Amino acid sequence: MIEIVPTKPYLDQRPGTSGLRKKVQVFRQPHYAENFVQAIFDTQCRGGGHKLVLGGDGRYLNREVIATVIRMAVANGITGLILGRSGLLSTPSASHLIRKYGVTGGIILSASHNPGGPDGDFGIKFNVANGGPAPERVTEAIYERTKQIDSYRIADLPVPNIDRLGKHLLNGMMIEIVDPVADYCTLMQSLFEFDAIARLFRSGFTMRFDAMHAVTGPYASKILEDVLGAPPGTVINGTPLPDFGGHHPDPNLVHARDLFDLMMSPGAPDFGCASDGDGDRNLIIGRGLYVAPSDSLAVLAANARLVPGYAKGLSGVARSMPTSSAVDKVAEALGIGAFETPTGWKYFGNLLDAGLIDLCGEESAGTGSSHVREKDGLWAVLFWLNILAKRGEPVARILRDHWENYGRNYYTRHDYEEIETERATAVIDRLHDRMSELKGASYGEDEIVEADDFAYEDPVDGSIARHQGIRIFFKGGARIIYRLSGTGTEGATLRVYIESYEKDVARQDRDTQQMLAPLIQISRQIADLEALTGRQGPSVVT
Ligand code: VG1
Ligand code: CO
Repeated sequence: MIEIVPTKPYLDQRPGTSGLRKKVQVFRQPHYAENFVQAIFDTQCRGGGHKLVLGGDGRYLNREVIATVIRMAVANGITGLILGRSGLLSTPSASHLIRKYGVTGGIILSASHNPGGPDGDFGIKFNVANGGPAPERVTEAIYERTKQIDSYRIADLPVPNIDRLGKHLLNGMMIEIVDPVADYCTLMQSLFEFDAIARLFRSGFTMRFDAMHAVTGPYASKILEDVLGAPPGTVINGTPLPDFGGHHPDPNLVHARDLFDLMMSPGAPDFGCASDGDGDRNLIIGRGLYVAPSDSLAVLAANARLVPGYAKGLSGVARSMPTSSAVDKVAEALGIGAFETPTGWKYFGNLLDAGLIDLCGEESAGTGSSHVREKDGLWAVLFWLNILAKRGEPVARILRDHWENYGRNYYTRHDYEEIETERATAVIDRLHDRMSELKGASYGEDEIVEADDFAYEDPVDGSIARHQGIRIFFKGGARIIYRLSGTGTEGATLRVYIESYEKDVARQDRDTQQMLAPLIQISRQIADLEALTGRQGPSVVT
């Protein structure tokens, strides 16, 4: 019944910013997924008695790999598996289930905001017992194992019907198929004032939630429409599809353009939001005004006391390094700690576990808190709704008030996608070489005061992450950051993050790209972007 299948290592199974992410065709190679899953079992589930959470974002290959993992789990002596019905679990709800049931960890099948379908991407991610993404020492151990693997174990068993709730005992492993939404909904009810939000909807407040045919659809429909009473049709594109309807499930101004256009139109609803492939990102747009993710984090921090789950006050906040420093200003005003971590959610885990922070976020539309150990798209939307219900003001008023109090951090990210790897590394190398000459250099009115290669020492376990991005600091608080993406599946993606600070209220309502134009120019000049990338400009601007 248990087969031991001989295999050969693949040498490209090192997890990136968020798990192992590759083209579907790569995952289609013989034993490719099996090797990686066996490496997880070999390194993370040694000894007996391990239970795991399993689920994915529903993309192409999800069902096949779910079945494979179930059969491999049986063969590897896993004693319990908690599986989302139909193989679906949003990333934050998987994180919650791991914590709630106190299991060893979870296997999440997702390539998040990357496109799906037969020509799209697939991914496998391992989360540890605190519910969070595996830290670097764990992903490195899994990777090392994939380089040595020569066989994997799989049970020759029929897999139970995963579309029905229930428990099945499979050769000593109890598999429980759970409603993916139920526990998550209860958690949200424990954090937010649902009565106040329901009253808001009853008063005629209108909203549009674009689930982008990704995993959040069932969560948003249940919580917003069924429980909170938002009118049917509030959630659009609510059915998860294996190819996300042919779209890129990335809730940004490019891929959620229809929502943005709606929100800027005369008939816009009060509130517009969207989430990504695996439900951990959020896009927030008020009627006529877009809320940059970095600003959203700052607004949540500043208003946290209005929300029951955070009413006792925040212990501290954290943001990834390229995220604008808007939240730092709130932390300063509140007199609480502010931490700056490398890109990727795994770096927040220790800070959350140690109680040093309870709110954190990234410029890439990820916001989260101590309620789970992942970023959480729908949670962020509910947090905003709770604030809107308590303040009784529109999003635009709240954001402009925020800028008036704390100043505005103009912020943009320019991505050069799918460029040749050599060209991308040449940009970073060039900046490295020029680092000392850049310090003190002036470009028009802008003077560089500092430049470095960001390294992070974890304040809890002392681990060090180096080469996390080149930072260029200007007089007056402006910054330019360059780093290479760790989630792409083709060539390399160079990300350039540009930020400036504006205290003067009269200058806070300008167009972001216009305000940042001089710095954007400098960012191209000092890194020789045109010559080195071979591109005249970025492929995506958010
Ligand atoms: C990107 C974002 C990062 C985010 C990561 C995973 O990584 O920049 O902030 O944590 O995606 O998000 P990179 O290395 O491509 O810049 V998700 O929603 O894909 O789990
Ligand atoms: Co995601």
